[in-house]
Amino acid sequence: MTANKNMKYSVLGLILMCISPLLHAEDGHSLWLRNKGKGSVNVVCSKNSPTLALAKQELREGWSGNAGATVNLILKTDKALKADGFKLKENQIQANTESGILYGVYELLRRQQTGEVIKEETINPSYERRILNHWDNPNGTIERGYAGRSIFWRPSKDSLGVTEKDKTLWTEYARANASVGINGAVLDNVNADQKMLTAPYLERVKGIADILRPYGVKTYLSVKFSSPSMIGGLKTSDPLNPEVIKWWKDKVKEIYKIIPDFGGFLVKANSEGQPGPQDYKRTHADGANMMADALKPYGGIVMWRAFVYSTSDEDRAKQAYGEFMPLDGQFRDNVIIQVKNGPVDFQPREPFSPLFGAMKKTSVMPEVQITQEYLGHSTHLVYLAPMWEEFLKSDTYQAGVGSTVARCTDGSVYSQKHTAIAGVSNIGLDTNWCGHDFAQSNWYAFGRLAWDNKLTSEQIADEWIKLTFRNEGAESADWNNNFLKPVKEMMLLSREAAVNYMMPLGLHHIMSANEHYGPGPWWAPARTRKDWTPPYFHKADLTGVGFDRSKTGSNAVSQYHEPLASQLNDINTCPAELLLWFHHTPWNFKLKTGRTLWDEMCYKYDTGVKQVRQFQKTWDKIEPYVDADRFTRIQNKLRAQSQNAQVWKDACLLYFQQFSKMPIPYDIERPVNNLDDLIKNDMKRR
Ligand code: GCV
Repeated sequence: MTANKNMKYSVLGLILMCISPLLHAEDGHSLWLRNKGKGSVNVVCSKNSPTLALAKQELREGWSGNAGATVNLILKTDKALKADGFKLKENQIQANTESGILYGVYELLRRQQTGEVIKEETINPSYERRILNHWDNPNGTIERGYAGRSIFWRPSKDSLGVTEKDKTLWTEYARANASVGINGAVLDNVNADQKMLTAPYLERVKGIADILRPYGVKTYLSVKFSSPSMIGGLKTSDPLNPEVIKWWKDKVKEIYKIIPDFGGFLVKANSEGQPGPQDYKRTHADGANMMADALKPYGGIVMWRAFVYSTSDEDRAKQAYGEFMPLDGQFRDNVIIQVKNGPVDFQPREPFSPLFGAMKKTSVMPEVQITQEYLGHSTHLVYLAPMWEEFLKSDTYQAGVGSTVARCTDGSVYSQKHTAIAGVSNIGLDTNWCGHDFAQSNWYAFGRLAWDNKLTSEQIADEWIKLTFRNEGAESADWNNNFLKPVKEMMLLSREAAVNYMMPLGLHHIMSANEHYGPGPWWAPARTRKDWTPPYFHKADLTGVGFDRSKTGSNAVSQYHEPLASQLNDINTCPAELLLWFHHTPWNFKLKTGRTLWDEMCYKYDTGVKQVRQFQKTWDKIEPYVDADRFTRIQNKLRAQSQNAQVWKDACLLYFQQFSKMPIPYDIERPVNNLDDLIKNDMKRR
């Protein structure tokens, strides 16, 4: 039942309210693919194959155009089309490849269902490879997973055999991916287990690959660099050792024998305790190239991660650039350096990593995080597309004005043999796949942005809401005004709201340790590495707060290209949203809003809390338009998010107030929690 009994409904709303119990319960499992077609269609295609059969089936089941229309599916070589691209017309889809036909079908159906125009268009994907990274462990747990256990792996006591249930789930998974253009999946955690390369596990990988293949989704594996010595019986895993080289060649051959379209390897090396080439005094290039050579004959690639930071005193945000820039130009053309969007670690807001655009002679791919490790897990409603849009549109200036991250990675600015983008998956065994019904929008948005990195987060939200919530027969003006509009507004505001109540003004990494959920700006045990503790990042003291990365500080600004470097370096021109990322700022520093830093911080936290309270009102008001199951699930999550936002605000303001020694502006709601209690509760959880 609604929380607000006094709310006023429009007449239409009231009618809908009466019929809302008739809206059938939805468990969220069908994702954005819940719509059935409304008419018959005649599909003409001169060829047949498993992929084309799926394309035809999707058209027949989802067709919402003119009843009885004929649609031609034409496979024909056309130089204007990339591998997965297609030419779209109302009654025709033409492509070079079968997967292109399938993507064309999904595009056509989506446009029919959302009411978008279908005109003659040539549509190519921005990136050649659009890949989900699953941080799934072979025992079925998921690192940073908040939606149940792995859809691919089970506890070790269970058999690795593929069941009918597995096949059904993987088919649904593959279909969802294909429908938004995702064409690759790394099946296991980057903190890789050597077991994954043993025969029984590879057999299961084959089982998965066989199901994903018709949907155009390739399988990839994260591999442990020390596999030759851990499972191969060798004394070393030195990448220049001939036996090691042979071991990888043989292993790759074994994989391709059973999975002929295998995509390649993802490697986390010499990072957070993982083994790597530096253990043998070799470089990242030595390690990546050795694997790339083994994969080359089969068309496989190596995605080598740049998420590295050592125990040195160097600013953690500078280290990846420091390690990888000297290697620019030394990598094989089937190696892609996979770089997280920001220089630290998927924080609610970071500047883009300075490696984007800077590595001019090496292929570079972005890695974003769909799972909400630092953004409220599967409890908070945070639509991430605005964050990714901000990132992709950031101008690196590396090849002149307009060399955005998107253009520097999709082949527009630099010629790259391969282009790719990765998203760390938020998918698990939960019925609704992602834990939070709105977290499905992030899976959807990743796919759509990987397909077209120029899309706006607003357009993606619009599509997703229509596909996920609109029911047949919904009167459009009423539904648009009373559901689509407010829900879209809520989604578009949600990322900034999370920044406001968690880490505004460039604050970062001030969350509670390990689980990365609640606030923990105080956490700094003596024996923990400093660059894992919040005080290392916020550096609050009596003079101010923030990390000095200006020229007089760590000089991280120098890793950016001009004019950005100078803009960030100057406290007066650095954008307010990144101020404390780049500057240790006095508490009484005046911002462009006319407020002191301290007051601005208070208002930001308070605004964040108010925004979530507003989301609750928005959601309660749309009750007549959504089935009771989804309504209640989301209502409950929003309640928890509101409570959490209040805790974030109270914890951070009361903690930082110990340094600012200034009052919380009196027109702001007072804290309702005590700092000591919050700290005690936080410590109890460890
Ligand atoms: C998979 C952060 C996360 C780790 C993750 C790591 C990475 O440190 O907290 O869970 O490990 O990033 O991206 O490799």
